[in-house]
Amino acid sequence: MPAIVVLGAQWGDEGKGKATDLLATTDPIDYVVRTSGGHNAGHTIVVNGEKYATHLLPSGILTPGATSVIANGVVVSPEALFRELDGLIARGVDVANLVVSSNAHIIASYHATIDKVSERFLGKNMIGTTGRGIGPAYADKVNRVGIRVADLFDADLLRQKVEAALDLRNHVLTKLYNRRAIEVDAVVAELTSYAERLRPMVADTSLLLNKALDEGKTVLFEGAQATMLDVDHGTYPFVTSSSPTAGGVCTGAGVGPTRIDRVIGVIKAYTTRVGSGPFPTELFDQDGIDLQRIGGEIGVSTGRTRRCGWYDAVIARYSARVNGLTEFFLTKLDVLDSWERIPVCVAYEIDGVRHDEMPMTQAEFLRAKPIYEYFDGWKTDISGCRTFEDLPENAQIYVRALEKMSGAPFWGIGVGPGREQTIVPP
Ligand code: 2SA
Ligand code: GDP
Ligand code: MG
Repeated sequence: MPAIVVLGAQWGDEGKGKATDLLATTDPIDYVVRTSGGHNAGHTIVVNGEKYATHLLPSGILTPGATSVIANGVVVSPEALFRELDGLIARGVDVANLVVSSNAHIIASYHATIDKVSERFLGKNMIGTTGRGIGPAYADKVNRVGIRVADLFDADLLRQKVEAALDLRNHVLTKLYNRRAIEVDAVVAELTSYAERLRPMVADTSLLLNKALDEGKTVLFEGAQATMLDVDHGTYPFVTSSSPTAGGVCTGAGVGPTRIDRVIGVIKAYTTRVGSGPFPTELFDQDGIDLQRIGGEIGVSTGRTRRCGWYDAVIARYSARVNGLTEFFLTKLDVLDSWERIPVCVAYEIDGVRHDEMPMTQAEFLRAKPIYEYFDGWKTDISGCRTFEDLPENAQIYVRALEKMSGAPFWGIGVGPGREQTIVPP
């Protein structure tokens, strides 16, 4: 299977890092590619009991022999990139096989400043961004005043581009937010200081990946954020500023949809969300507190506590649909080990009407009340299970029921954070 997409089916933090790592260690993977987002992502991978967190880097950086690619759809903070690389180098990880697209857009420090200032400006309507400058960098890109990686190597062009980018930004900063203007010289100096270290990593990654696929190499596209955070398909405006869905993978890598063989949606056995926005199955009681504690639901990048709720099959079906999922990877089933009874949202009630599919508008979604079906818990530690038959009967019933209502077959099941704590077909 040469081209595999792994993406988040809920609001992120489903365990995409673990799923990618698992695929990369069970089958030889030649390339692991990030196609959207930036260092707002946080993937945790546990290898031989050692915990690693990747942010901007694809988690394939931990797979010996694989080439890691940051493709054109990603927004790159060189400062964050170098920090992350240095952290891994200090732990003895070989990071030589990293390629960065010449067309990827740059996050400069002023993008993070604007991200934070505009969140403050929104007050109680804030998005709850990671404050990393992701939105402002994508806004510059779409506004056609973005700075691309290739621009760092042409001093005249770089200055012209920075001037154009800051023209509008400074107008907003000084007139609307009552802040000091950002200086062109300072931004040019900052960006120029990254050029030398970045240069050897830069390539035409679309050409590289298409050639690799022509040669029958295996390419794994690793998602960041998730379907419900997609700027088109997510809970707009409470979304990130890129397209973490399957379509975004093609645009973000310069690879056509006809080349993709598998699209795996990673989904937790319950649901979490970081930041603001609607979340129909969110729990505000002891169950929510317990899911948060047992699941260790704390953001990898910003340390924020994740909001927790039950599994939402409407979201699963929606994800299967908008991504054309060929399969799901169900994670964190073990987190539910201690529950007596487990609710699953099978549909919504909106203004007295049952909705089996995602409602058409966000206004309706905001009013969606979950309709639950209840399953008996298994009250057993399943972290040592390695085959489906090892699972207690009630866990098998729960998983089969989820699979039936989620719109795509389950390829694997996670029963713990470790690489080996997984049930996959033989
Ligand atoms: P942004 O910063 O513009 O992308 O924020 C916009 C929304 O997207 C959400 N978002 C995330 N949600 C979950 N996990 C994310 N990454 C980190 C992780 C989270 C962390 O994987 O652990 O460490 O806090 C992530 N990145 C963006 C964000 O909460 C906003 O709702
Ligand atoms: P990502 O952003 O989708 O890669 O996910 P994160 O790394 O932000 O969050 C997922 C967390 O769940 C990490 O701490 C993983 O180590 C952990 N994890 C992944 N799969 C499992 C699982 O099956 N069981 C348990 N208990 N933890 C898991
Ligand atoms: Mg994460």
